[in-house]
Amino acid sequence: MSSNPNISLTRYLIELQRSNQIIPSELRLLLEVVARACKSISHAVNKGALGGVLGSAESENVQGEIQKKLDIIANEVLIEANEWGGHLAAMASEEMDDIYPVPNRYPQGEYLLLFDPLDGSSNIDVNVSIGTIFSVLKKPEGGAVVSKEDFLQSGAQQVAAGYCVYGPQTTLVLTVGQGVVAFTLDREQGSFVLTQNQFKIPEDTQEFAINMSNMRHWDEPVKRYVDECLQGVEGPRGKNFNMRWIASMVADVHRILTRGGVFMYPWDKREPNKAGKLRLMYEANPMSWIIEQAGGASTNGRERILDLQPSQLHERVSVVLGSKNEVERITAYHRGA
Ligand code: P6P
Repeated sequence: MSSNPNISLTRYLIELQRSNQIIPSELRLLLEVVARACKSISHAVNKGALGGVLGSAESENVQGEIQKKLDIIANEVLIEANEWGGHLAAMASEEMDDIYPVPNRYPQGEYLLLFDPLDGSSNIDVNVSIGTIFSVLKKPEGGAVVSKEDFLQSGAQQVAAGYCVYGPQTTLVLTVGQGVVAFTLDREQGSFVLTQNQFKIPEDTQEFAINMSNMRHWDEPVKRYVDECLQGVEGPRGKNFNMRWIASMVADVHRILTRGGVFMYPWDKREPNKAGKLRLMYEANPMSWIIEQAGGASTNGRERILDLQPSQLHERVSVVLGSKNEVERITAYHRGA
């Protein structure tokens, strides 16, 4: 872990822009605004009961899930931070049914921002890590008025993706297609400082993450994979496995990015008409790009997630991501190998 207190997020993005024109200034500004919003969300999360932000908001989101007060606070922070800057055409959020076009009183930009403002919110009230996940797309050319269809692009079209995990540290993880970098919030300076400038996920692992309580509902390929892991060194894998499940995708993915592992939230028989629990556009796509940029892999059990063509803004997807060789094995089992 390389920490360089002299490299702030701002300096990193300016030097990246200067070095290879990878990120236009509008995208750099967008990423800085998102980072500032994450700083505000982190502040609210850290206050917890002292800020009166815990507990339910007594409302439901588009997914039919009960919203926590912090879900709504985080969503409002991201909307208010990003709507006036002139770099966005519209936003989409797990917490909002329809897209949020930038109000006419502000200049329109060329980017689309999608986010899960506070992922893992079932963990908020029990003080377990949660996070913000975001994805940036370019608004398609033409078309005077931005529409929901403009968002329906495959994950391979993302121009930036990241998450901020609100845990023992507040850490912003980012990719713009040049590998993956991490910045830790220095609360004394009030700025994100570069603390990891390259991640490489080990291709093999002995650690898997899945909600085991759903075992009886899994499809056979998932049952086979997990059963082989549980057989340990005496079984076909010839090694013992450990299991983790934080029930906060941001935290599970950050662990895998840091030390390897495989994360699964597969389709199961509880709701057979749903492809999975996690959302494609603002959870699976950004996390999949980050994992691939760090040398890992991410499929829906059969196909590369970043290649999937979305048909709905809030569509769900089955997710298998992490150490490359494990993802390939699980995918091969699904394909009937
Ligand atoms: P379960 C959080 O609600 C979330 O969307 C992901 O962050 C997490 O991986 C998953 O759901 C946990 O789901 O069914 O284990 O509570």
